[in-house]
Order: sequence, then C-alpha cells, then structure tokens
Amino acid sequence: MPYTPELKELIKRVEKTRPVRVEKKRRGEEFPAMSLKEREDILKYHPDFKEEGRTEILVGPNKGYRIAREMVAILHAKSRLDPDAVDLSQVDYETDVLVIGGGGAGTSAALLAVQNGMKAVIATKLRLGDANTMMAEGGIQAATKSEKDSPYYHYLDVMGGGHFKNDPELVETLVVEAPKVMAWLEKLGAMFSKFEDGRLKTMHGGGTCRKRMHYAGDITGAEIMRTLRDEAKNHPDDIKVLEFSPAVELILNDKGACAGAVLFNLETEEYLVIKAKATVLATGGSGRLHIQGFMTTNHYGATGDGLVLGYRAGVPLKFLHAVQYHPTGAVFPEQAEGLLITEKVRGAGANILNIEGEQFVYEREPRDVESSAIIRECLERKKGVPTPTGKYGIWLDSPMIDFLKGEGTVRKEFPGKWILFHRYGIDITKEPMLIYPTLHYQNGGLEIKNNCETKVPGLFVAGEVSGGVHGENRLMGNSLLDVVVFGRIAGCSAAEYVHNKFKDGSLSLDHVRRYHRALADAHIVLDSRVSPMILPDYSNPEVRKKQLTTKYLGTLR
Ligand code: MEZ
Repeated sequence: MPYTPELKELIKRVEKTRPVRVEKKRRGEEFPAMSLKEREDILKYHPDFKEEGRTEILVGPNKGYRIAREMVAILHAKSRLDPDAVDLSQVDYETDVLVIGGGGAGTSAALLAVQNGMKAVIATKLRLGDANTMMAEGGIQAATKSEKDSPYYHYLDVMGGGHFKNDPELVETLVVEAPKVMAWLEKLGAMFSKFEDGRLKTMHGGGTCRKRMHYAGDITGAEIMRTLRDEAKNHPDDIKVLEFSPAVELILNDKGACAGAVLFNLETEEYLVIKAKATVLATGGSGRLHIQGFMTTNHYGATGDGLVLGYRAGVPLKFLHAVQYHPTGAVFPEQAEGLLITEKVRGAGANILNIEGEQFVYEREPRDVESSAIIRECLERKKGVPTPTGKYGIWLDSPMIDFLKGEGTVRKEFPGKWILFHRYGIDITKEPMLIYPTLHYQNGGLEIKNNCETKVPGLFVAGEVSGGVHGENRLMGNSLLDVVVFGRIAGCSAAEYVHNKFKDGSLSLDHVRRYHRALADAHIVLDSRVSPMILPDYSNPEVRKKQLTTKYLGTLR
C-alpha cells in the first residue's frame, strides 16, 4: 500500500526541513550525541526497564532472576515429552557431533567439527539457513583495516555498547578472531561489497569509533549464510542435514554429560532419538515470543527453544534481562511491519525525524538509546506519526542519502529495501520510511566459557542463544561476527571433546523428570503450556478456541 494522502501531506514537512539538514551534514555538523548521563536517563523509556514486563524465574539455576514474562512462560512450562513414554534404547541416528540449529553458528560449527575429523549431523527446525543470520542486513564488524583500526578499538566499542558488563574474555575472542573470520568467509566465496581496486568497503555503525562494518549491500547475512550453506553441502559424506526436525529435549547420560537430543519431525510427527558424543546448541533467538507485544525482525522459527533445552539440562542464563529492540523496524506498510530496516541507512546519513520533520536524536546512538529516544518521542512527547493501523512511527529520511552520496546510492547500497518498498508503491529514494523499534535480538542467553563449553560436559553453545559476549546491548554487525567466531570455536571444542574426553554412558531424560518435579514443587500452575514452543501461533483466538489439540500442544500434536 503506498502512503495515504494524510501521510503524503506529512511528508511535506520532512521535505521542507531536508535542504538545511543535508547542508549541515555536508559541513560535518551532526545533531549532538548524548552524554553518558543523558544516555542512562533516557533508558527509562526502554521496554527492558518496564518492571511490569518482567517476572521472576521460580525454578532452576537462575531461580529469582527477573526477565521478560514471555521468556519465563517458556521456562515455566512442561516438556513436550513425557520422559516415561520415550524409548531411548531405540536410537534413530548416531553421530560424533550433533549440531542443533542450521543458522550461521550451527553451520560454522558443523564445518569446523568436520575439519577436525568428525562426522556431524545438523538438526534444524525449518530448512538449512532459515535463521536470524539470513535476516541480518547491514554488516559484520572486523578490524581488518590495520592502518586506522585494531581489535583494541573494536574491543572498547563492544564493551561500551554492552555498558561494560560484557564477559571480557569472550569480547577479546570476538574481536581478535574477527579479521580471521573475514578472511575465512572470503576464502569460502562470500562476496562482500568492494571498491574497484578490490579493497573491502566499510562503514560506521551505531557506537563504533571506526568504520569497520563490512557488508554485502543490505543482504549481508543472506550472503554469509549462502556461503556457509554451500560449503556444508560440499561435504555430503560428513555433514548430514535433518531439516524440519527441531530438537525438543536434550538427552543426558548417566554420567551427567550431554549425549544427544530428541528431535520432532514436523512432517511425519515422529519423535526421533539421536545419540551424539558431543552436542552444539545453536538455536538462535526468541523474537517470535513478541515480548510486550512488540513486532519482530526475527525469522519464523525464533522461539527461544535452546534457552529451554539448555536451562532444563542445568545451564545457567546470563544477561537475559536485556533484550534488543532495533530502532528502525518498518511500521508502514502493514505487510512489512516489524521488518528490519538496516542501521546502515542511518550510517549512510539518513536522519530520524518526528511528525514536524524535526531531528530529535543523533542517528547513530547505541541501539538501546536510539530506540528509547524514538519511544519517548512517540509516547511521551506525542510527536510520532500516526499510521493507518493505529500505531505510531518516526520518519527515517532515506532520500537524504542520494543527496549526500550521489544519485543511485540508495538503489545500489540498499537493494533489498528498495525492492521491498517499491512492491508497495513507495520509492525510498524520494519518500522517507516510517519506522518504530522492533524486537531484534536476545542480548543474553546460556552461559558459556571462552571455548563455548557449558556447565554440562559435552554440551557446547554458540551464537544468539548464548549470553555474555554483548553484555546488556549488542552493537550492529557483532552478531554476524559472533555466530561465525563462536560457531567455529564450538565446532573445534566439540571435536576436541570427542577426541579426548568423551565417555559413553546410558541415555537418560532424568533431568526432564527433575525439572517437572521442580515446577510442581514451586507450585507453578501447569496449564496447557508446553515448551519449546517450536513455532509461534498466529491463529485467530476464535479459531483457537475450537482447536482441541491446542489445549495441550499448541498448534502441533
Ligand atoms: O547486527 C545487526 O543487528 C545488523 C547488521 C542489523 C542491521 O541494522 O542491519
């Protein structure tokens, strides 16, 4: 749907202030960035700081920890499995390394496990590559330009972005490995945007002091995922991929080590037992929990399953109280609601403007600060732009980019977004986009050590489902980096574990029985909920009332 006549009228205010704003940018005059104090103050508008949005976890290693209600709901639910009904002596698959999750972290882990002499199985909920990695747009950070940058500056940026709460060792690993990861991806065939002389193009991102954001147009994640997936498919004898087969529970053995998982085949509805010497959990994020009703950039399967599986097995959670809302999710047209509009648009110079066409925040504040400023502008100052669906939005002035960087830049640098909006009759080279913060990233997750091992022997965790690297707030471009850096490490560590530490044992789901007992002891009302959720349920509530199977198992039997 193109802009309505009312919105077109409001766009005139943006057009009126644009020439002065463009001139200022050309002179290098920026809207003042906030002081540390101002940043701290404005965070009270951030959804994480809404006390009523949180509740306490009542069971498990993080008893007493307050996190989003929607996350607690999946932790306070029964397993999809009745442990007594599963016959663990009937093993359907056996492998060295089981990788749960077919995104960037999982696929990197499988590749490195194989490189270290392992046979691997990737079990993935949807198709290989259907993951948040695929959806990431704007870039991957790495200090590859040694004349101006170094892992040292990258380290400081990551720590600053995370409010200096990050796990310093994980951050050191992230930034030191970054240039190696870029070289690896290029060697595998990833095509990043380059200058004519072959140098990699880089840009600024929010909270970065150097231009170290490498990108492939505005489809960087898709390009990285394409590369990793192609490479995985180049090893058909060593990597078996089980698609449409999410894990519903980890299996431990009598020695307390992780020994595989129970998978659920979405097509045949069979539960399958897979035995593995080591397991890598790389299930990604949880945007589809729609915390506080927020729309999301995440892929359809991002329902936080790994958090549930790891937590029931005894792995503590870290930084899960901090959730990232990307400042610029599309809020118009309705069909695109929640979709990511890359931060690179702001990196290229587009201002953030209220209904009057006035800039009210520097466009490259860290994400939590930027989102808070947008929420305040709409909800408190009442200067948001009303949308036809009853929401509020803020203008992201994309046409500025062509004025600043030359005609054709928007189409060349943002082909994905240009095509998307063009489909709805909006030309983003001429009209601004309407945005509002959208649920984007799970800053925290399962606790890991530097080599991705967890408290449970034989269980390794990598990517968005882990917590600690980004502290309380991740900067742009560090998630694509994180998945590849820690995915690779998890694959190596799993192989090393199999070579040197693995001991066979009898398979057990006793941890699930114990968790069920803990739920009962905590007097949690065990209604119809089961977890992991697997897929979000967008059915109409009236229809749902009559779907008897949903009483117990969501949309799945
Ligand atoms: O790292 C991200 O979240 C990212 C690259 C997003 C974006 O704005 O493009």
